[in-house]
Amino acid sequence: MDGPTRAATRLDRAWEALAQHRDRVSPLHLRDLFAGDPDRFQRFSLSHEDLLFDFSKQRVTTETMALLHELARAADVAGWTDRMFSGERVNGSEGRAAFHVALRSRSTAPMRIDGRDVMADVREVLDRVRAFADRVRAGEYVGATGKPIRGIVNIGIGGSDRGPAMADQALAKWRHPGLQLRHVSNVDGADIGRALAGLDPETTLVIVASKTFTTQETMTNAATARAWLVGKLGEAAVARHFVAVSTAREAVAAFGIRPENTFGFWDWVGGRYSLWSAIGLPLMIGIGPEAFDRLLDGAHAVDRHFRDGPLDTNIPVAMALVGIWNTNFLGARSHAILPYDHRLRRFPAYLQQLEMESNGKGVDRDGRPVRHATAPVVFGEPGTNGQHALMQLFHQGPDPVPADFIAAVEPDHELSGHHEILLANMLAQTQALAIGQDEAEARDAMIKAGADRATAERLAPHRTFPGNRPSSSFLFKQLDPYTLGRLIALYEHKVFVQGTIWGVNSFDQWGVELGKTLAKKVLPELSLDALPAEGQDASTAGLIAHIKRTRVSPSAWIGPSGSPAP
Ligand code: G6Q
Repeated sequence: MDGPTRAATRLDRAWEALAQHRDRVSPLHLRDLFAGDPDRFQRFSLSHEDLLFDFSKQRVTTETMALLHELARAADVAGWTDRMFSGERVNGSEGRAAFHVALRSRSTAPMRIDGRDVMADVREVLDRVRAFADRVRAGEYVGATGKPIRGIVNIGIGGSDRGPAMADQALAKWRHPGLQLRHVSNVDGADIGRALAGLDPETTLVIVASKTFTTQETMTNAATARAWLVGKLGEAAVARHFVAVSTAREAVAAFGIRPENTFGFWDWVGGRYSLWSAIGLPLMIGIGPEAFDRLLDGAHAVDRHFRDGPLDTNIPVAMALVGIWNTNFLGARSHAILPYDHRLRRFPAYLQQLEMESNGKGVDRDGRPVRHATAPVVFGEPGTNGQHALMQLFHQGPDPVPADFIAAVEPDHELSGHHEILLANMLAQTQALAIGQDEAEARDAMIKAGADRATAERLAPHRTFPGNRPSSSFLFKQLDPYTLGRLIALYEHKVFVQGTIWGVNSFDQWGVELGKTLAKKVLPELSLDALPAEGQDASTAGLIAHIKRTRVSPSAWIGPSGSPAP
């Protein structure tokens, strides 16, 4: 038997063993698992310094974890991890490395791609970004009329926006008090309109963050911001008020941005893994180079934990495996991210891209259809807001929604009473999901509270909580740049491990391309002068025609046939 066949067979056997195991253990209820094992919390929780990952409320046993570890070994997670950390072109469909770990490497060891150490380039750009951020923060970088910069508008989308926007909110406490930071991503004019409103072009710096410098939304917003600035300060001001973060130097120069205001990165930095690169510029201006360094430190600490730690104490591996268990064996098709921390309110959206763009794939690395479900739908809300909206379904809907709860033990504000309530709610939610409340308990509770027996009987089914719903909890001392770096890196590696087990390329995103191409065809067809759309399906042609008709009769309601409504 050759190597690949042997590996495939071992992988098949590992999947099969887990499927058989699932049939044996799925009747087990978390309530009984906790009752039968006083050490369950110790057995199924891991830590990295002050960060605790508790997965004891996942529906796993010791045997489940052993079988999942065998699955990870059979999928050669360790080998793929080595390949990623060695700068191999693990992004096969684009022929690129995925070397974001080099961006936050704090070690003196070389990080090579094709035998060439990239660390000198990484440090050179990081030093330039640092120096630039320092000058802006100190008021030394001045605009065309000599005034210091006070407003920063970051224009980017997807990976060139989500990281800085999320981290800027999360680390607002570190933000320079004299600077306003705004993030624009949507091509909807309302977004750039909001971002520029109230800013003075004389004191505004616009960062155009685009790896390719061709992205329609970003370039449209950048052109609008440019016109806004030129309208007041003239063409010559562009060079002082615009900076770019991009790999496309020529396109940047053509826009009028100077080489000294251009910060590069490399094709081996994927958009959604780019916060650590010059894409972090707006964040670094906001929180300062020292805090940004701590973010990198945190990510690097997790890189070491992930790369060097044994499989069974490895947090990203455990996160990935319980996710695989839920998705592929317990039938969950979604995954909720619930930060009990208002500062992390954009974290679910950040992870949505990280997980769904990385692993929402239908073919494996070799282009063959995948044989298992891949990334679940990721969504979330900060606690406690989510409790008053989504969590009804989590507790009583027929399908399980595994959830990650995330919280800092200590708040960064003085309102400690609020924080106790916040934490109590988080723990209570995880408990209600896992343990639930059976019908007899629901009935007894109502009778104890004064209800008559008939009412209690009638309402008991509505007030029953099946429980046995999986969740994990993350607790850390404080949310600071170091811990945010750790959290992001934990999820990055989780996604990588899952992608490896599913056999997909976690670093491409071909699924975003078709819509972009079709939008280019639709755009001219929306013009009133355009002939009726040809070659469009009936729905799209109908929608185009409807938009055009509505435009010529803005105040009248138009019937679907095109005639005015009676
Ligand atoms: C992320 C994706 C994608 C990308 C945006 C922006 O991994 O590649 O979200 O970041 O499409 O692309 P540009 O930076 O090239 O504008």
